[in-house]
Amino acid sequence: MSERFKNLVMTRRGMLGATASGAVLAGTSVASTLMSTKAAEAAGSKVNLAPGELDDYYGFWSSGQTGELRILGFPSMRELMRVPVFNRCSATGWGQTNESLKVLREGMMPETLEFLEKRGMKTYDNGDLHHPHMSFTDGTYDGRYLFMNDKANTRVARVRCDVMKCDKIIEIPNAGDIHGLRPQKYPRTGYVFANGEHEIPLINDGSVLDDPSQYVNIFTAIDGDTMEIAWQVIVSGNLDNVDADYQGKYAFASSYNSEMGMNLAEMTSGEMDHCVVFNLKEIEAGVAAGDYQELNGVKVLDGRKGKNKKYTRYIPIPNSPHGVNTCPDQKHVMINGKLSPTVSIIDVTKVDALFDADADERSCIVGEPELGLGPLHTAFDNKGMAYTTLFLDSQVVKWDIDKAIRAFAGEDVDPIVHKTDVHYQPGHNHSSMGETKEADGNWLVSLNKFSKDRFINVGPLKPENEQILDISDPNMPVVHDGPTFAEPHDVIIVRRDIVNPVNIWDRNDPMWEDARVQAAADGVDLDWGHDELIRDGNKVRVYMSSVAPEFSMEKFTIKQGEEVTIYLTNMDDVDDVTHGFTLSNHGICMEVGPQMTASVTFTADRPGVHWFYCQWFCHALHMEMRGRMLVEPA
Ligand code: RUQ
Ligand code: CUA
Repeated sequence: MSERFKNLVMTRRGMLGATASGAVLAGTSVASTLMSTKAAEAAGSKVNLAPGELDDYYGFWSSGQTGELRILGFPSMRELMRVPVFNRCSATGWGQTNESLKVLREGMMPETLEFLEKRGMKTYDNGDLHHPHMSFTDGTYDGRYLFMNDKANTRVARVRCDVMKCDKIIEIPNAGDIHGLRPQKYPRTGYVFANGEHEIPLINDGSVLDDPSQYVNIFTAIDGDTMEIAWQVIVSGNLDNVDADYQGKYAFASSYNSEMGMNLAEMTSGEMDHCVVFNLKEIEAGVAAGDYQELNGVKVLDGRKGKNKKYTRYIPIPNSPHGVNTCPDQKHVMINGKLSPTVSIIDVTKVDALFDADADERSCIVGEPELGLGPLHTAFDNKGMAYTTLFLDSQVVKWDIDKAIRAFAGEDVDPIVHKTDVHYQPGHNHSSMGETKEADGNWLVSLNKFSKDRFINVGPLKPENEQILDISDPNMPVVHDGPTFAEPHDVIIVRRDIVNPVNIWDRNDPMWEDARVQAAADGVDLDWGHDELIRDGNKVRVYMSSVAPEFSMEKFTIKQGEEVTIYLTNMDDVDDVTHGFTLSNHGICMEVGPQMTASVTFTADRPGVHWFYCQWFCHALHMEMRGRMLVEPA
């Protein structure tokens, strides 16, 4: 690095440090502020990886209304991959290939498919992906799957971590719009818990409309291995976020509208809302005993307030709680107050007693520190500290869990350790490995809803700002600004040794099972180079293989009006040699990774010459990787 450039870098870092320290000045001494500037520079260099250096963590980012999952290297925040899930993808053909349409359609309810087909759609085009979470074994991530919700269209999806592709999407019947989602931590996942956020009539067929007294909310447990729904529980009040314990006994869900109000005034009228505790063993026993009704093929139990005190209990929590976060100490669950400046600490060892006949439901609350305005979500380190986002204050507050519990018991101690300004209005935050028992206390990321003036202006629609705080430093300085597009809500930060994706597809992968079966029926061996065109009535199946930089067919001929399926197999088994198939002026495109088969079906209704080409730069002769589809007029 030249001296001049080095100076420039130092100046820039110095300025950033000075800005951060100005913000901290109000709360701490000048001495610690100066330390913080130095520390910020040191930490800043930890997040600024040199070319060729690899990150220590995977960040799995949601993308909100964009509908995809994103993979970022962490802490560098370099975006590594976008995994289409609920959205359509122009690059990979997700939502268009037969393989992706199978994933998008096979878990939908028949009436939803019928509804979509009437609108000329094969699948929803949008999704609202808030919460990506990895499968657990024994209280920590196991690298098998990622699970995520779609708030927009009431779905839950799974992404395989070996190939980083979505392999299952299911619609959740009976529930209204899935929001909170977390996997069971112990003994393994196991269940994936999914919260219905918006209350609707139990049978939502139009027979009940504007009569909210008949609306319910639904809590769903999905079997993470099969992606089938294990059971559902009807609850009182709506459901917001959820987390599980480390004992495999309970799940905890917050409710911001225990009033079941239909407008803002009604929804926020009560002083107290609640956290619903789900007793997994009792619910399983209820299912075994047949204590359920079957609705849309799902076993639905009644856990409404006062109905059955074995399945659920309702812990009163101050006004409109939001985030639910289980602490790596494996003992405490934090319910974040949102409209209340508090976080309520539940001691899970006191939860068994709640299910005794006349227990006081607040008896499991062992702390309720007042932290600041708008606490939304809490993350953890490995030293007994909690980090809560304060939406209204635009701060992250670090607090001592033990001191908060002692203060609640009457001792004169202040649990608040430090506050750092973030820019601006944080929602979720997440610490490295912080939702597992292996929290490491290295990093915190704060997902800020507004970036305002932090970046050069791109017009009225601005990026969010996801800042990294170095929590190994007592002053937890902000060391990185990370702009992102709409609208990551949540993220998990996973140690890189846990995630081990493959480089090349297995030829036997279940993803293209249908293509394998059809090819076998047509006498085509997909595992060797092939070029076959099979006519079957009005249907034509074109089997092509590719080795860089050639397709096995330079042309094929179709009659106008025939239904064509292109099966393309990438025979290259070289790392990073992905091909593609784009058919011009047909709106058709698909990705074909090394050793992968993909297919797409369309009606050839445009007579003439149409070029197809490989859209993934694969070879010096990539431009030459093309061919013609000749369509004879009818
Ligand atoms: S919730 S910003 Cu969608 Cu995760 Cu709290
Ligand atoms: Cu194959 Cu470009």
